[in-house]
Amino acid sequence: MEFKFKQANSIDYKSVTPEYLFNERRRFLKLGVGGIVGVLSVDSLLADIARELKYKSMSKDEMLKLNGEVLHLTSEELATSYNNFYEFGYSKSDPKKKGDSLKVSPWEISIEGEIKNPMKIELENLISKVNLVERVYRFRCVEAWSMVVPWIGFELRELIKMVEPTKKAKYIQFTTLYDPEQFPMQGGFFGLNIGRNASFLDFPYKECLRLDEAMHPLTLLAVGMYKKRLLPQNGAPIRLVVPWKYGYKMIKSINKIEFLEEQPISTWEAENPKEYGFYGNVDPEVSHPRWSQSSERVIGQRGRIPTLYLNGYAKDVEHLYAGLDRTKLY
Ligand SMILES: Nc1nc2c(c(=O)[nH]1)N[C@H]1C(S)=C(S)[C@@H](COP(=O)(O)O)O[C@H]1N2
Ligand SMILES: [Mo]
Repeated sequence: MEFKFKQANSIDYKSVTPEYLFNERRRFLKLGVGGIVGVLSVDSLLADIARELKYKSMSKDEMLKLNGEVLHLTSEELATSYNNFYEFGYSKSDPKKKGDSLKVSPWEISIEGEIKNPMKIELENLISKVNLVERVYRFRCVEAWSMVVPWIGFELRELIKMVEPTKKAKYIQFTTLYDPEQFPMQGGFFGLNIGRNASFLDFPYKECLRLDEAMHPLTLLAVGMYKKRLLPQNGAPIRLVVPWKYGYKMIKSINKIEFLEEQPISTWEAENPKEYGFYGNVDPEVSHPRWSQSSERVIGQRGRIPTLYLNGYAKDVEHLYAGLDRTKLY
């Protein structure tokens, strides 16, 4: 199914960041200078604008380059047939084979917790309230393979502003739909849910970001890729995309978003805290206990390439982790 954009068919690789963000920031800045003393300094606002301008002005060619390196899009065929989605099975080919059981429409998302405007909202209604953008991002799985994907989605911070977090909100947790009729593995093997003892994941799958990570303009809720709606195997109808983190953070088929005061324990962290942490930041210098993370296999290509700190997005996001121990950010 072709994606219907608000801007009809006009979306192309140039529309990396919507104009309104830039204008909105500029208005905010004027107010600040005009005498309203905000929490943020003018300097930090200016730095934000500079960062946003960079995204805004990227042309198609620039967008496919990261730190001077040209990114080659992974073929749509590979990105939609080599997947991790344990609700459908543990093999890379299961999600595509078994994905038909997922009913993606209608799809209601519950947004709750430490916010002023809790809501249950139908996905199409939510999409009509946000600005869809296309972003080409590197994608790095903790298993040391990677790809490059053109996502369609909206900045998570648009949704965050809509629901108005309270002062208590420090984390934002996402939950995948729980329905064993649609996700066969949620019922366990042969309908026998023997839980974590048999090294099942403890479904429903949950993931979490710190609120400032969630507010970063690179963080998306994706509803499409390759200019089409997401297919079940890629996390239809809506999934998280955080390009500087390992793939396991990018939770699929989300139907609950909760704002929390305390840091919760996510699914993989609960499954094996020695191997998966809360942050899941890509770091070539911090090894997985069972393998090195210093290089990666680009799916569809031969050989390996070096892995980059924060997956190549360090300039944009390393300020979020100033003063924190890198070995604890795995
Ligand atoms: N609900 C859910 N989300 C999930 C997973 C999963 O098993 N269940 N796997 C994660 C992992 S480990 C990866 S690498 C990516 C894979 O995304 P892709 O299949 O679109 O490449 O999804 C992530 N999101
Ligand atoms: Mo992964």
